[in-house]
Amino acid sequence: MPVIGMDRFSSQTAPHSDWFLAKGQIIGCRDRPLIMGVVNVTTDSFYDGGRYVDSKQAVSHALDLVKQGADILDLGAESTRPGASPVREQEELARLVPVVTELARRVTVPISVDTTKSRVAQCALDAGASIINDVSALRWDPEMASVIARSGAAVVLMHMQGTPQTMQHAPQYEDVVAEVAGFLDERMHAAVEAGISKTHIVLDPGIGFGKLLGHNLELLNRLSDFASLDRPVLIGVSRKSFIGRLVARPVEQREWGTAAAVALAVDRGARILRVHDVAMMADVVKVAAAIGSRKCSARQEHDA
Ligand code: HH2
Repeated sequence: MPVIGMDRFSSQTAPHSDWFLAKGQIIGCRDRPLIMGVVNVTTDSFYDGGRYVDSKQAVSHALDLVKQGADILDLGAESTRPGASPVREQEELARLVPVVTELARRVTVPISVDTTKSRVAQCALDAGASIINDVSALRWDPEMASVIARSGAAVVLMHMQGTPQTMQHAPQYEDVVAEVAGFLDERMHAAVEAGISKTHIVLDPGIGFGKLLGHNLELLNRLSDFASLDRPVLIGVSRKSFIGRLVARPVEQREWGTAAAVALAVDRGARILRVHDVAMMADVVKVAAAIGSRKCSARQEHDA
């Protein structure tokens, strides 16, 4: 079975949060957390909307991200920023399928597609994608789970309170970490019921999706609590507005704030980092992961 991201891999012994399967490929995230490079084939994404809406530009940007060190590409054709307008299925397909088809010929890294529509997922999987990143966690399209189950693709299940149209109106939680973890556990069970094996599931607390600043900070601070779910955790903090709130900077100037959030997310157990600035964040992840693993081996030396 093809393996990426791990040198000496044994799925028999590795903890279940260290790897997942996507169309028969083992994707390991133990030795170093993985970088998922974002390619928005959209007109209105909050950071890069309009830059890569042409399929040639999108392909060339994706190839560039792979050169910069992306371990996974995540292609999206519908913005999920607060208040974004929905994109019709035909338009989403027209934007995504040519890009997925071309990239599947030209890259060896897994291709993920950020969509909530089962027909878009099916066509993207047929064109060569192997991961579906569903920000609705299989709730908005009743066919989504069976499309993914049949294909053997991996799925990212993300938490969101509300919808992109309503999510930032008045998000409320008693205990944000417990509620988000409970939601992800419930969605994971629903996915398994629908025929998706647990080994194909990645979980994401959904930073910025129906959360106030304090909720995002609490989730990141207590990210290690999600280890009990026993699946790899994906985190998307890249240039998001909570960083803008903290550093009082526009979206173009949030890379340093992003770097801090990525480093701490790695330290608290994130295994996949979804980012726009691949070269920069690949360095951040390498250094944070090396310090983290040193911490473990120092502890082992002490215990021995
Ligand atoms: N964030 C965005 C989009 N998709 N998927 C997952 N799993 N996790 C995230 O945090 C996440 C996501 C928002 O970022 P971006 O794609 O750059 O913006 P937009 O939705 O405006 O296109």
